[in-house]
Amino acid sequence: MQQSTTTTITRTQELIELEDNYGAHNYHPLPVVLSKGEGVYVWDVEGKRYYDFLSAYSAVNQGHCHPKIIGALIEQAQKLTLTSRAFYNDLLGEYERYLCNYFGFERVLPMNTGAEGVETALKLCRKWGYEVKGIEANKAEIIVCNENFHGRTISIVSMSTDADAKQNYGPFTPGFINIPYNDLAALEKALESKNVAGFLIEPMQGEAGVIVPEEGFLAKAAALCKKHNVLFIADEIQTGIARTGKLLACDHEDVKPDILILGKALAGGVYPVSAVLSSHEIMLTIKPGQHGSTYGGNPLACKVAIAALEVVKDENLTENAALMGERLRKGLRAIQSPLLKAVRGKGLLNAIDIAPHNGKDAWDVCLALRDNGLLAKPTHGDKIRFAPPLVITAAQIDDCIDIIANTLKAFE
Ligand code: IF1
Repeated sequence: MQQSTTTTITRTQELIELEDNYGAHNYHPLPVVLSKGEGVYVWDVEGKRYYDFLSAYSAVNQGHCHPKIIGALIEQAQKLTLTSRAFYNDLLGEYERYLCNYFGFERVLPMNTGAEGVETALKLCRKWGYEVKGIEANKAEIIVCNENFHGRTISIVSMSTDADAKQNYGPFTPGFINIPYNDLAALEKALESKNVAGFLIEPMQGEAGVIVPEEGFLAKAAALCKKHNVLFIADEIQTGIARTGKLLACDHEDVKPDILILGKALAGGVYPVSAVLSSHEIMLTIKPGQHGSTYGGNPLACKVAIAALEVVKDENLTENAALMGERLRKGLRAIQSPLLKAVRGKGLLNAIDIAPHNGKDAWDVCLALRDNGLLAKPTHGDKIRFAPPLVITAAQIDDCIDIIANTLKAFE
């Protein structure tokens, strides 16, 4: 690259340009280039430190580069990483037992990404629908919610109501019934079809802007599913593993899903690990050769995931998420600003709504937060998600509330 002597191009600009020139343009990142992380902090290439209030969309619940998880990664990487499922490995069984006991399920099917976990759950649900419930061939239906986010595959975007997520990706996979989120009457009506095999739901909607359902909704929805012999499938890829102040978001209402999907924080942001958990009856409908993945259940993933789950218990991250979440929302609600329209969330999965002010919107607020040392990303235009790693301390939360308050104040 030619560089004139009068203009200095920063390392940040250089790296952003590189992605711009060689990468697909499927993202619009906040202009900050990160090169290091530790706990609740990340550092950019210029050496500036930030609080990470996104946690890689709740994958880094245990904090960046947690020494115990990284230690497990390094140790196992030097021993054995991948064998495929053509052979047994010495960690998969141990990991499966650990996961089943940890979450209270009978069986697990290991995958890698969240989208793969969701695809697996859809397949499992349909198979159960035909082979156990007795739905007529190719007639199975799965109820899903408007404004859902479950990933990016063709079948998953087929359930989406987000125009951007689906435009020109058709033809779409049939067999989904969309109902409004948090609407028991609509669910009850949709359950009348005898071809319904499952109801797939995020216990709190993430991408939609951290939408918390009405208290009692999940429990009533699960009871309705049971009544109609329909599987209640919880996508806890974002809400799961301590994020909302309970181990699972379904625990807020003592709901035990028939199928549970986990991802993201299952490996603390260190490695892509997802899992589908269920009962003997449901899981064993899938027979050898009927589903799988080259990397699913590999020894490196197993070792890292066990370490990541141990950290959640050892460091009481569930309790900390509940306490720090309360503290954060209380602090945010005390801020007097014409830009701050609403504060909501559970545990450390929170969002604020921004009212545009003097032509400035949520994007501008995020740029200013960045300048003040806190990274967050707008979603759906006027919403900003606040989801720091769960290892955050009270002093750090208070510091972040000050940053947010001062940033909003500067817009008045
Ligand atoms: C992107 C949002 C979060 C998820 C739930 C499945 C998946 C996700 C509930 C798929 C993934 C991510 C993916 C990320 C943006 C993001 C996101 F803004 F879109 F909503 F987290 F808040 N179920 N969520 O939230 O998991 O295949 O990605 O591992 O850029 O697409 P994946």
